[in-house]
Amino acid sequence: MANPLYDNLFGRHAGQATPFLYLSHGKTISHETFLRMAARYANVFAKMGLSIGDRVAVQIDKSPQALAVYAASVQSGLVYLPLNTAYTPKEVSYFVENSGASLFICQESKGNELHTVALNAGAKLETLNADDTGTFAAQAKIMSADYDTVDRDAEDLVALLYTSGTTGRSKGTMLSQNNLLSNAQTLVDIWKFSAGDVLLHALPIFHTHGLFVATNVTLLAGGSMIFIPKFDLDAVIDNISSATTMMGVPTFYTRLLNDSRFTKEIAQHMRLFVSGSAPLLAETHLKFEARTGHRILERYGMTETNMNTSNPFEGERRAGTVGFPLPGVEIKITDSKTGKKLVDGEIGEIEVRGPNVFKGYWQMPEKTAEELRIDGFFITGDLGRIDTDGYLHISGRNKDVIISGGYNIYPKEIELLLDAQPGVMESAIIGLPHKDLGEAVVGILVQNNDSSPDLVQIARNITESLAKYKQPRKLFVINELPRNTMGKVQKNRLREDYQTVFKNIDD
Ligand code: MLC
Ligand code: AMP
Repeated sequence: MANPLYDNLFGRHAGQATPFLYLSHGKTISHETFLRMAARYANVFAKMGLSIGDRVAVQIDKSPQALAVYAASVQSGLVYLPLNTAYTPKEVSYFVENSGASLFICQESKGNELHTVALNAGAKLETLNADDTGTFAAQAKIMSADYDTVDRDAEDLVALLYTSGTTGRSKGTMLSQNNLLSNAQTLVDIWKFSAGDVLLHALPIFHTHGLFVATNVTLLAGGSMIFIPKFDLDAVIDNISSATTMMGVPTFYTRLLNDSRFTKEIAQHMRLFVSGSAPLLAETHLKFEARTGHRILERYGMTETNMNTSNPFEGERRAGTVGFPLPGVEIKITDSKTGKKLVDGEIGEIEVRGPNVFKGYWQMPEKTAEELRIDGFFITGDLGRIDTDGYLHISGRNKDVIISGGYNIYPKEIELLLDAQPGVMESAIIGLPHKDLGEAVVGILVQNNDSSPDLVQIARNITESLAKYKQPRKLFVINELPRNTMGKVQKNRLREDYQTVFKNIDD
């Protein structure tokens, strides 16, 4: 028996002093040091009595420690559940409770406010900081750096990543060993990753993009990462000439283009820039090429499916498209109402099938059945068409979601909160074009007959319940929401009416 994901990503580097993470101030963590840290963490899990399949929820800053918790979970057969560090305790409590996590690891600075969250969910709370302090780190220090990797099957669960739903309730996406491993193997192959690659890593590591695409691919190829705590323009520009590859959301590339220090010379050593998680404007693609000589490689993925399509490494990287299905992945375009396959060129629902497609939503069999067909095709909620050369174009979404700076924001969750505010009869949340973030959140409110809403107070009231990135940047009050004959709010009309609200990059 074996543990395919652990063996391929981590175990293969055992005893190797090769560099894995380049940190600030010239500090480097080798593969060996990293694996020893992970094994100590795995021994802490064992000492706590965690057993195969238990969930470990983690809300800590981006750090080698955070990655080592991921590695230790895989090595111990636990299910890793990373959480956005921007989530408020209210948001976090849902994930910890819904997943039935046995252990919740947070930053020491948030220990007090998250104590009740863990208590209510029946999870044990430990703390772990980026400087390797905290209650979890303290226990790890006295543990052995040897650990017998737990045997696992390719179909066993390794991660639970929550994605919000159109009804406002988040769903836990169950990802198996093979979902992650097969996708990483494909990407290493088609993007030609090797041990010589140095990936400039500025993404968060609580989402598919930064955790699985960037990190798994680098680990599998035996490469290294310049590991920056977050996308900081100065740090990216300082480090880019030492890297060979970078992965980012479109905002990374527009921010780089807006900085005159980002020149052809400093990007000369790079062999690949990858973009995803949100649409990359054709204009950005072209400007980037004009500035650097590099054509950004755009790919398309989702939490539920990892990566689905990619523009070619060799061959034409076509601006405004997300390329071709990955080897082993099938894409079909269907009629949203009938589910019937459409002919190439027609716009319809994008459906995906392959080893990358998740196992279902955690304890939500009805939701799973709605989106994952019995024949294995997953209904993505994205709309697209396949052109005559086989490139997939994403032309819109069949789901009410806003993508801001690569983060998905579900209007329903915010509308439910706004509707409950004093003076508000109903509300509509829309995403409007934003030069930096792609889309930014705006709330349209209809006031109650007898009282008017206090917008400042409302903005204050929702801060406790919503991560900053989900909070509307602007609120407007109107007399009534436009509706169609079926009574459905016409958000497209609202988007038209307010389309120029964000004029500047820093609005
Ligand atoms: C931060 N803020 C955001 C935001 N990120 N608001 C809206 N949308 C966002 N994405 C808030 C901050 O709280 C701050 O509030 C203010 O906006 C400005 O902050 P900033 O310093 O300019 O933002 P920054 O920290 O630089 O973050 C922007 C960003 C970041 C784009 C670098 O959001 C980011 O790293 N995004 C990547 C998301 C990602 O990895 N997605 C992958 C999902 S996986 P204030 O008021 O406090 O100043 C997936 C599948 C796939 O989609 O295909 O990959
Ligand atoms: P998430 O739920 O965070 O995994 O986000 C997945 C969604 O991001 C997809 O369903 C798409 O709507 C969007 N997405 C990912 N990559 C791209 C891309 N290259 N172009 C357009 N949209 C994308």
